Amino acid sequence: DYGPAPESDSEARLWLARHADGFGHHIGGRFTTAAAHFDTAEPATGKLLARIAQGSAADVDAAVAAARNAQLDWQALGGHGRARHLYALARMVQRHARLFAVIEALDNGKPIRETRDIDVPLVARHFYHHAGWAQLQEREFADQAPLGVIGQIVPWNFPLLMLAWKIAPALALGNTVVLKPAEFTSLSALLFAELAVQAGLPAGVLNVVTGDGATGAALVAHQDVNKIAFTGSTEVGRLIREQTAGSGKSLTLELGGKSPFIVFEDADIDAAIEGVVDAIWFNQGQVCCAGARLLVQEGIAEDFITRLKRRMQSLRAGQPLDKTIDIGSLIAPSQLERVRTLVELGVKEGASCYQPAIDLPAGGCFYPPTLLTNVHPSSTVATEEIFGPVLAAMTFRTPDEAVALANNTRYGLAASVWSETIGLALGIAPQLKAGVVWVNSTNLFDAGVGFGGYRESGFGREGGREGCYEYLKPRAWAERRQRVAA
Ligand code: TXE
Repeated sequence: DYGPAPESDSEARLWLARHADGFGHHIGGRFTTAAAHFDTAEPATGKLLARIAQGSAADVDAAVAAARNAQLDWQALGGHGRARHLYALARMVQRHARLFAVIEALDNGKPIRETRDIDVPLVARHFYHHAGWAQLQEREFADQAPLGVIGQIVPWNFPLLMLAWKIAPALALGNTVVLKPAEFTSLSALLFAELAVQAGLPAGVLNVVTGDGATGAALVAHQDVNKIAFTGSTEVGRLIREQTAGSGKSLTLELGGKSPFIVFEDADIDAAIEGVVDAIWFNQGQVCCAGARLLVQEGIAEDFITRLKRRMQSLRAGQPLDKTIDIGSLIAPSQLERVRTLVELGVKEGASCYQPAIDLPAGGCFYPPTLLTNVHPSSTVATEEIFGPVLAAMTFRTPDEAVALANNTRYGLAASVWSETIGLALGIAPQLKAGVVWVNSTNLFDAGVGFGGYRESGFGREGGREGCYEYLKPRAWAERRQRVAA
């Protein structure tokens, strides 16, 4: 089924051809006819992929109205009724797994191996998990009610997975949604919305309005939205927090990171090297929780770096549909430029730069896996989120120094600790200011475990019971009862 030849894109191309005149927004269960479009390209080739609707304030308004119109009926369905729909969405994703995987790889530039084996299965898992919460809602959240209409804004690095993280809990607990995908990667959300209707999701429960930051801003500003859930840059997150202050809207933000990857002398070195590969070269490093700072204990640093460089030489870059590649394309020329500029700055600031001599396809936004050593902890490449395949390596002597270095960041999304002494690893973990700490592992996600940040990485959790509370509010009668009791 998944042989050595490139993955077939014929089904994806047929779907794109059906929308060759340009996609509409998906509002009230159907595609609208859009007034304005912009082009979206395959980042790996630069070729035109589709024409995407540019959402106006009027489009946002229509989508919010559709979501509002559908909300009470959706809530009245009850947990069990909604669970049936979430199970249906999970099965729909599995049934069309290949189509989703190919569309996502073409639109984002990431390897099909990742969309096929990671993104799409995690999406299905997220819907199954939240179907379970829906089923238990009346018992587990008896004193809570849905918030209403939720505006959700997602980035381009995991377009479909972020859609699932956002909409699964919102819908499960009785809210309806207006989703704004990132302008670079609207396709999987549009495909999802189209197939969701075929899977029986009532019209208006999920609405997708495409467009750029201005479309997102219109959603944030809309008076009839009860909550904004945002994943993206810290800059835009800050802006949205300012704009929603005093508006009565709930807000959760999942923002950037500069996560540490800490390797102690007694670590299983081979496993830690594979861990680094996953931490910083998965999705070309365009991962909010990427292990972008390698902290190695001094005694093993030289050996570790030598072995890491050797491993880097065997990474393969290529076209996203090639099933044998490790490294795909960055999302866009602007991101390629940003990564290039930051690496050059790192070298100017005194770092040594290693890039293996591997072949990169021409014409796309390809950037080689990169290792920076001799990095000063206060330099730009050690503190700024690069959001690319660039690892900044530093050394430490003692566990205390490792903790201090790890926490020397404005962010606090994730951390990874490698040691064969379990007492050491478990002693370090709680001292790290991060929303998730992985021990002898990295990039492990589970729909049942809340994911989110500290400090400038944002607030709120996605997944598990704590993620459910982000889409609920205490019911009025519960508040009255508490007042009487007081
Ligand atoms: O993010 P933006 P960009 C970081 C990463 C990256 C940088 C820039 O460092 O290099 O951000 O990426 C919408 N009101 N991350 O510019 O702009 C936008 O249309 C409302 C980390 O792509 O934050 C898109 O849908 N919405 C990150 C979404 O916000 C607005 C993932 C994210 O885009 C808006 C992505 C506005 N004023 C980037 N302006 C992570 N934490 O995973 C833009 N948007």
